[in-house]
Amino acid sequence: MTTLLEDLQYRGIVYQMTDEEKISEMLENEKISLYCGADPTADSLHIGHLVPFLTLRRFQQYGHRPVILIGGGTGMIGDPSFKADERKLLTEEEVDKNVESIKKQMENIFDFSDDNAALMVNNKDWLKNISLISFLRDYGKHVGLNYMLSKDAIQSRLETGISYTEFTYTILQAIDYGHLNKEHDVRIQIGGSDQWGNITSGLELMRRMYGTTNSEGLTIPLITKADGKKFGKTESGNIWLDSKRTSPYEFYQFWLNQRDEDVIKFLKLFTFVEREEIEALAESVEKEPHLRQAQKRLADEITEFIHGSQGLEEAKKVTEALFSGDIKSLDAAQIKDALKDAPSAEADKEDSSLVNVLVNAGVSPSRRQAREDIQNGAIYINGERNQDVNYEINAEDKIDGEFTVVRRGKKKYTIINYK
Ligand code: 545
Repeated sequence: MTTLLEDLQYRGIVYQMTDEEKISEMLENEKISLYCGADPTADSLHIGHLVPFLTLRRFQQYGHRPVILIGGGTGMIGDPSFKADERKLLTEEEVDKNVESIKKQMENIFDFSDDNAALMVNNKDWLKNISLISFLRDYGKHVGLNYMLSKDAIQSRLETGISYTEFTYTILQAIDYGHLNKEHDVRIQIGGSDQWGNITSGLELMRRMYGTTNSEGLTIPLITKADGKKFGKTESGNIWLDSKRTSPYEFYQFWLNQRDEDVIKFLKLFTFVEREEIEALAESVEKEPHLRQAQKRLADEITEFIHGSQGLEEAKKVTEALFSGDIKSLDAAQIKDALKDAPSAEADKEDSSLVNVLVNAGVSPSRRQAREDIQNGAIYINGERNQDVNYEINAEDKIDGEFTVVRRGKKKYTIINYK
């Protein structure tokens, strides 16, 4: 049997460990509690935040207990780790609102009913009760200034500037680890590699304050892509977990479009597909890349995990309709979603002749060509071929009275809008 740590290492999930031997021993001989935190800086996670939380789930599958910390307190301050600029403070209302949204997303990711049920906590619950005097006497006294100044995560900020507020952040996260260790016997904190400084600050504080030596830290590497571009972004921005921000279709497409060079790495990091199958998919990428089996498996797995089987079905339905051209089977919202990146044009109110619409929208370069396109059967209105050169677009062609989808050839979609 593969051990958890072996599985994590196979998947490329482990970047740094405070003590590999101790961690390995702990994970094999005990059922432990471990935690990872998220500050409510936005009302949704995006895929750049996901791997540490998926990793917590992997621990849970091996019988350990995940503790998810929502930073309702630390979110009021702002983590400066590897951030180029001082953060804008959010209001308490904004933070509280974000806490609720992030909580809901975490509830979908974790199992809260098992024997080793996940636990969700909010650090505002204990941080808000620490008085200024207690903070300075009970905690601050154990933290050396040189130690804090030596952290990589804030080094660059010492040049560009950092407020006392953000400088203090790491002590709050350190207090959290100590609190969770005492209250819930949490023994490992995990996070992205940007969190190494905060995680080790916690261990240092616990050692000095309570003499704790049974706790460790583990970080996960930054996700990189073969082409050197930033992972997790498209032209339209971040890929969010919130379906109102990134539709299941767009989410699905993002994964489906990953390159052969990256897809196996992402299967390892983002899915629970087992090693044997991943190896088979790697072979498929080598031998029959045109089948895109690995990309399909990746997109299926993670879309279903985040958006459920209904979300996956929806994403596949839209993908299929767009591929076959049968957009009649979609509703207006699905069409808009599917053709978000397609070119669009405003309709000319005075002139609804199909030939002119094609020219005005830039679908065909000239009236002559437009006529030819229509006659050749290359033009489709809302998915249906139209070969009538005298055709006038009418009310029935306006989906929800708002737009018409024109297609030329197999794939070239244009949206005609009516305002
Ligand atoms: C606060 C108190 C703790 C422990 C941890 C924290 C949060 C931590 C932090 N983490 C990042 C984060 O991003 C915003 C997410 C939601 C909108 O800032 N100080 O909160 C990211 N984290 C996941 C990974 C990370 C990290 O949530 O650790 O590395 C991204 O992969 O940047 O007691």
